[in-house]
Amino acid sequence: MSEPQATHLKDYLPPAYRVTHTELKFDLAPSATTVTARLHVERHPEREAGLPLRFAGDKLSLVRIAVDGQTLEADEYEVDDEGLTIPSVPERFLLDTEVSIDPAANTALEGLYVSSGMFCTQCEPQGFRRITFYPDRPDVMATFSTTVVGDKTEAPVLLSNGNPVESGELPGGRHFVTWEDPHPKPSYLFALVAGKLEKVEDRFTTMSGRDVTLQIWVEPENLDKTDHAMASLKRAMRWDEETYGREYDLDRFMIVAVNDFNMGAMENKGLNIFNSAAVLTHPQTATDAAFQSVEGIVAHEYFHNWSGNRVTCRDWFQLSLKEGFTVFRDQSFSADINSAPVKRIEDVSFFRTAQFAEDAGPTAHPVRPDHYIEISNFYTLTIYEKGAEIVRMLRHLLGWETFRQGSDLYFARFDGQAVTIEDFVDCMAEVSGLDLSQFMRWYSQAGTPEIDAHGEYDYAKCEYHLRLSQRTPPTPGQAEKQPLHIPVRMGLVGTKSGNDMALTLDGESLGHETVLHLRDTEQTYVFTGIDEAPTPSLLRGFSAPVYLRYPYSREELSFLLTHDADDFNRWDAGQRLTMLALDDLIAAHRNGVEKVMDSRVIDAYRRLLTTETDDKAVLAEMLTLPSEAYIAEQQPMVDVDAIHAARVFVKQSLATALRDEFLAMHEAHRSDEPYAPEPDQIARRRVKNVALEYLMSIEDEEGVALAEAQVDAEDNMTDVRAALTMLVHSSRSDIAEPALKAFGEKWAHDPLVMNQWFTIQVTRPQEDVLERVKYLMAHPLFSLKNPNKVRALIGAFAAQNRVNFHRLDGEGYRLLADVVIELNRLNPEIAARIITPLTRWQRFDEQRQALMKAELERIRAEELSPNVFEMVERALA
Ligand code: 0A1
Ligand code: ZN
Repeated sequence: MSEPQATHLKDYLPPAYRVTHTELKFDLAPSATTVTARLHVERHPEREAGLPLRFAGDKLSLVRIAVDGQTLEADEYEVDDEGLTIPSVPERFLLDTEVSIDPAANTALEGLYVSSGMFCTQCEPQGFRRITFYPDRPDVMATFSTTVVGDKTEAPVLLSNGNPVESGELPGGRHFVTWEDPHPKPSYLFALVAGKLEKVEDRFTTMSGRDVTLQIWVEPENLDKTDHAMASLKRAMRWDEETYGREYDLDRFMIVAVNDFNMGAMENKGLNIFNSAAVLTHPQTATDAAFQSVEGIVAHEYFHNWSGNRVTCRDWFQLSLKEGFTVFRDQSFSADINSAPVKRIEDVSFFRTAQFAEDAGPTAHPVRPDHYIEISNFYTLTIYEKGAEIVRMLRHLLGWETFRQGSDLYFARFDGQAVTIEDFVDCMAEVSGLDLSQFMRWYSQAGTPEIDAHGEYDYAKCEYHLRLSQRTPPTPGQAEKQPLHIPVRMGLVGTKSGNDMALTLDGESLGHETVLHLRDTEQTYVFTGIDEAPTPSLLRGFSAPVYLRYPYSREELSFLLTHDADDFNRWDAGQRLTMLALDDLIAAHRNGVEKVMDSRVIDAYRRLLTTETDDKAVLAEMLTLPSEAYIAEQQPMVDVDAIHAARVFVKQSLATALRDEFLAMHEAHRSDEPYAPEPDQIARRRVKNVALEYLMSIEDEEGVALAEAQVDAEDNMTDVRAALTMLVHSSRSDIAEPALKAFGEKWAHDPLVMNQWFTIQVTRPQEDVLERVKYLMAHPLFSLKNPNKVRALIGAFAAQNRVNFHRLDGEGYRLLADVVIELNRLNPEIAARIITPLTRWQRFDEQRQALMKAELERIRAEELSPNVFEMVERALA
């Protein structure tokens, strides 16, 4: 294999030839599907005449090729590993090709493949080239007409994008359906599904009164698991009309659930394909978290119909144009229909754990990268989540009304086009009059900016001086960084009153809260008329994706925890307070000194547990300790054992000191109501299960009895899973093992539940877990070919079981490397994702670094896919 080459943003050129209309015919058979294509091709008006034609193609056997009806001679074209070249073509012509492909052998799950006996496709970003020869790039947009031919018994249902226009019987027990999609689209939005599927149907009337048929297609045994997705879809459709003025544009909208899928779901025009884990729910089989995630993903894919499909990306460097905006939209939707502060807390905790880690590691890249080897490696937290944070900053800088005008302008101006991030930001600049040129650096600069804040109160002058300085650490390939335009939402909390004080800056009165525009490396803000020493509440709602350092004392944090007007910052104050205690305990553990619990943390928790509050969802978040992964992100060098020990110590100390309070909290939040995935109920269950987790951390007898009873909860996977996890992770194997066995037997027929069964076991902190991981990998229900199972077992072990993955004998690393090597052949995309924990070696002690690097070297010695090659090269660079 020759070394894979990088593609660079600066080399962008429009294609020499484009396709305006695409006619496809699929003659489906698992091992030999024939794809016949008639492409209406023309020279791109911006490119010179006479250029050779080059279309992408991967793993296609060409049977026939003709230009304007004339079959080409062997010397008139050339096919290589990556595509088709025709040296000379007319300005405008019809290209006919017939190729044969092998969907059954497609374990990469890109292009057309077979999943549980069903044909399905995944074309983003570059899967369409595994279906036919094509200019497989997002700036080529064509209308599609697709005929699907299949066996009547094996594939009674034949779906593609758009509207069905014709269907009929064919000889030999076959039939066909022809679909037409009137909206020009890039090839990555093409979809086809065929198999033994059944549907649940509903209707939606759009704001202009058009009637849309909504269908969710699933395997027959899953028909009872579609209600929540359907309800979520209808809410999302209404929300997008009301919030963004966006209406659906076809007569039908279809969702299909498939079992083998590399990601969560895909926004193909009119025919969204979902990983079954991202669409199927039932109270008995799915947790509250799963219900909420389905709601968010259904909305995300639906919102892409405008932010992504109607207006798409010019090239893959612009991926965040559609993903950042769409994540921002789905986050806002979920915030609107659930608890807004909790949604923000959840998103930010995840962001500060996982995206910060990415930004600080060897695979750090800008939200708009300037080069890549394998674009599939760039479906990252940086492109998605940091991209969404950038859009959120724009929304804050402009205010909602103006931001909405910018969004309207963007959709109106670029409808039907493939555009760039500049096009989007320019619309925002145009409607607001703001100069966003410095702001654009957020897209080109990688790394997490750090803000250092210092406050000083001048009694004599009644002034508060706030000094903010910013710095972005170097990242691979970017040694020097420029200052960014950072919105810092803030307030000053009066120490006596506990209320936000009136803010006056440079003689201008700003109300009780303001957004500072930090643009320079260092800026000082002088607030006047401040008649008592305030406690600053900074970066409210996480108004920018940065690290904020301010030397808060524990007293100040306890104060903010009760008084900050911003829910998010109240929660954050609690997290910071706990982090200070954890830092001391981590140091104590490392130095072999006795651990002593900070009584201020216990007092803060006591207050939380005994003060009445309406917002149970926020309470549950406040009671939740930072995760080991989050704590690790805050440490200069990660000591996995010390972090684990310190966190367990805090949990047990709180449980011991506040045992009765936790028990009372648990009791107060039990309920006999039938299960519903409603925000109030979800919050109640969260509080109850968080309380039980504390009790179980000390294996309190009453706690154990409660968990044992809860494992049998009817119609409620949230409670069952929480209790089973606590038991399996405890030392009470006498109760855990029978419960685990009963659960496994009860749910052996349901892959999504069995994936949870795998995860519960491999995240056990006990030392013997590695044997369990190996044993489960040999379980008949496990398969490396199914990405969900890989994530549930290997992914969960490596990411969530930190003490055992990082074992000092290197066995955890070896196991992961073995899996990467095998997946490299089967499914390169998944291999390149699952390797991530190994790429973070710089963060650990020397001994672990050496072990992790040795495994990366061992992987590098293999014959690698471009996906894994790129990850390993970056990790070892
Ligand atoms: N556009 C989808 C994500 C997606 C990307 C690649 C896929 O297969 C390789 C599948 C889905 C989304 O944002 O939901
Ligand atoms: Zn998306």
